[in-house]
Amino acid sequence: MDRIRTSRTAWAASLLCLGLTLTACGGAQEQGAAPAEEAADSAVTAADAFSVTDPWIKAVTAEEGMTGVFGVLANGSGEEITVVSADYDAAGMVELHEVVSEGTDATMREKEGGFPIPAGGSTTLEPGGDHIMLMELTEDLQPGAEATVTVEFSDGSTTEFTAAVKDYAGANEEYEGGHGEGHGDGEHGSEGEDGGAHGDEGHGDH
Ligand SMILES: [Cu+2]
Repeated sequence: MDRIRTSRTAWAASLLCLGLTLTACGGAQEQGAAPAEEAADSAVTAADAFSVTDPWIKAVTAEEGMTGVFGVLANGSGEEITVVSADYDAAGMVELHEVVSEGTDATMREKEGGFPIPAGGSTTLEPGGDHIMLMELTEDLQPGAEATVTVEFSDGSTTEFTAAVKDYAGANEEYEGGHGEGHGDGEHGSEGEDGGAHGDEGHGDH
């Protein structure tokens, strides 16, 4: 009895596996924000397997016209996925670029075949390397703002992510969003001396 039950369970398990993709059977963990229940029923799309870490855009004005989107693109599936195009609402044109060095000159151009992301791995978009190029901008991208970028994969699936706009010349961790706050700190030391007088002066105005 025990033996029969065991083999029957194994048989049922293998049947179950047939209905799933190889990736799912291999136990690979999905890193993206895919709805987990759906993944078992239909084939996992590239968009489901995709995730991005620390996406950011170099701040520029609409007058400057073009800028790059950077970040670490990851693939949580067991098969290579490829970003073939991207889109941004306030850009007339968006391309996938690579930077090519010829002698001392570094020029950028459209990357043929897009950005492949290896199975279970990642590819990095960074200044001086691969990047999503936003061109013909119709709006400023100011430091502290956020922008939603859409990417499309070779299987036709799409997903979007929100990138933080940063002043690149100001280097990595520069957040200018809170400018103007906290400037009064230097005067704290004198508060104790005339604090009592201040309280009475201001009341009538409110
Ligand atoms: Cu470019």
